[in-house]
Amino acid sequence: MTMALVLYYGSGSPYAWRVQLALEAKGLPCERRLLSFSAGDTRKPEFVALNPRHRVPTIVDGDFVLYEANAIVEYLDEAYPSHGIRLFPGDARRRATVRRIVSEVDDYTTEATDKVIDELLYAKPEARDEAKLGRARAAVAEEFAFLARYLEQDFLAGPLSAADFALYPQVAYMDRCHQRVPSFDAALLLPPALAAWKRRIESLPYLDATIPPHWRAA
Ligand SMILES: N[C@@H](CCC(=O)N[C@@H](CS)C(=O)NCC(=O)O)C(=O)O
Repeated sequence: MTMALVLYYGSGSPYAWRVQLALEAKGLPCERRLLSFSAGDTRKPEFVALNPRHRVPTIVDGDFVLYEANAIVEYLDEAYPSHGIRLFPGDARRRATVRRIVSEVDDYTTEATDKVIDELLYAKPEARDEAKLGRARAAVAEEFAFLARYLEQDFLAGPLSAADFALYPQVAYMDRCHQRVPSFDAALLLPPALAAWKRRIESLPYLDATIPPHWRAA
């Protein structure tokens, strides 16, 4: 039954990455279809027919199509409660805390990391504004320090949850910036507690399988 799941994803999409992590943590068999942004795959009629907003991630589960990463992660947890871990574990308050942290990552962390990514990965090197980059970098450091305060236990909301899977791609993106622009020292952005959390996430047996394919080659 679960083999009917199909995931459309794009290499390096932090939103798709959340869903990949969720699928792995739940041990759900899934057919993965990699779309190429540069080839315009998300705008092709057959994909727009599934997701009129032409974005990844999008899943198909039998005759049900769903897009928007957070909705997908919640759906997988509710539709397949006995598979793998609960992505929203615990009681109503714990689950609310998971959702709160996911919202924080969407609204605050992503705003900060996007500015660094824009300067380092998308602006032409000759057009790079070092002062702007410095401010963006400081905002990410401040945000990571803020989130590190949540780490009283191993993971952001206590046990491993959807909150960790929302944040990890943003943290990994800073490493990608370092890979592309070695002078950008991503490791220095992480307070010790968040660095230890990152190592815990990276030691999950399935993490490696979710790393964006084009990041390996570069
Ligand atoms: N709010 C969406 C964001 C998804 C998103 O922005 N996806 C981008 C890649 S990171 C995309 O598919 N862009 C292709 C396009 O817009 O055609 C979600 O949470 O799923």
